Amino acid sequence: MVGDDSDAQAQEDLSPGEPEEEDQLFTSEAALSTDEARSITSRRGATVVLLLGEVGTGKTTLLAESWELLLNRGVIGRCRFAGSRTALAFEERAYYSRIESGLRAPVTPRTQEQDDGFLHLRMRRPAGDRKELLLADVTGEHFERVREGAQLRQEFDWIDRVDRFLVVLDGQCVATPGEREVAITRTRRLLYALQPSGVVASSARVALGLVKSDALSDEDWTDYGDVEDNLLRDVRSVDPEAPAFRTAARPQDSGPPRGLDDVFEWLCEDDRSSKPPQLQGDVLLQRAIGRFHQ
Ligand SMILES: Nc1nc2c(ncn2[C@@H]2O[C@H](COP(=O)(O)OP(=O)(O)OP(=O)(O)O)[C@@H](O)[C@H]2O)c(=O)[nH]1
Ligand SMILES: [Mg+2]
Repeated sequence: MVGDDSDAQAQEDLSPGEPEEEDQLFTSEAALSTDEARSITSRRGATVVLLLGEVGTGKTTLLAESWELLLNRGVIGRCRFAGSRTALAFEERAYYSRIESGLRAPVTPRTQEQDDGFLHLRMRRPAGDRKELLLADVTGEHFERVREGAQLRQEFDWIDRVDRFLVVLDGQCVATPGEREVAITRTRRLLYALQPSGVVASSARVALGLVKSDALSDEDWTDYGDVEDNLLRDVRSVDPEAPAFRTAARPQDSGPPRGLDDVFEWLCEDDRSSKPPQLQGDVLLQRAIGRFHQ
């Protein structure tokens, strides 16, 4: 959870379990810039989410299909939809996958760097309290540069504020001979990029996500168990409680999205409980104050 210390009162006002007045949040804004996202987090605190995966791995589709599910069902897993400040930005991303778009196959427009931004969801947890999610939708080009040696901090000056890191592995590649090892290596490189101390806050959570899991054959699934175990070892060196997800946000058989319930449960969970400090006192203090101030 991130937010200004000055907003501690606003946080306390959101006591879990108490029914809250529902805000009208459909403001049809475009994706939020970092400054706009910061203003949401400073008012209420919000959980900042980053999906890490190279170009075409399916990051935006996962967000767009979650939006569709929330509009159609009002719920994903046990988390209820309670509004969004970025309805238009979600709509733009979901539009191309709708039948009305007149396209033969659903497509997600490639995210361009100038379109990088945050998508906002207000969720209501089973206990009745709210969870504000700020989901970064960024082009996979950032992660190509990270593979080539750039630091995550160079690509995202807000990386310290991320509360959920979902590192994705492209199932379509896992199922394609000749692409599988490359995809696994790329995912591993992203995990290594998370390892330098300070990128992942001690309260943040990390997870591994196999996406496009509909592409895997029975034989691929048999092999995938070991792949997942090995990658999870790396993920858990950063977050010992890290889970592994398997999703198909847009299965090729046009069936409903699969695996998003677990992802949303994880996104809406509390942060990791504070652990014994891994950094020395003044560095920790600076970060506690510096989160979302810059
Ligand atoms: N089979 C299958 N294809 C998928 C799934 N999710 C996404 N895709 C396809 O994967 C392609 C790339 O998806 P995007 O969501 O644009 O990928 P991205 O990671 O946002 O890519 P950049 O924005 O360019 O970094 C699209 O053509 C999608 O239709 C899935 O669950 N199953
Ligand atoms: Mg994208």
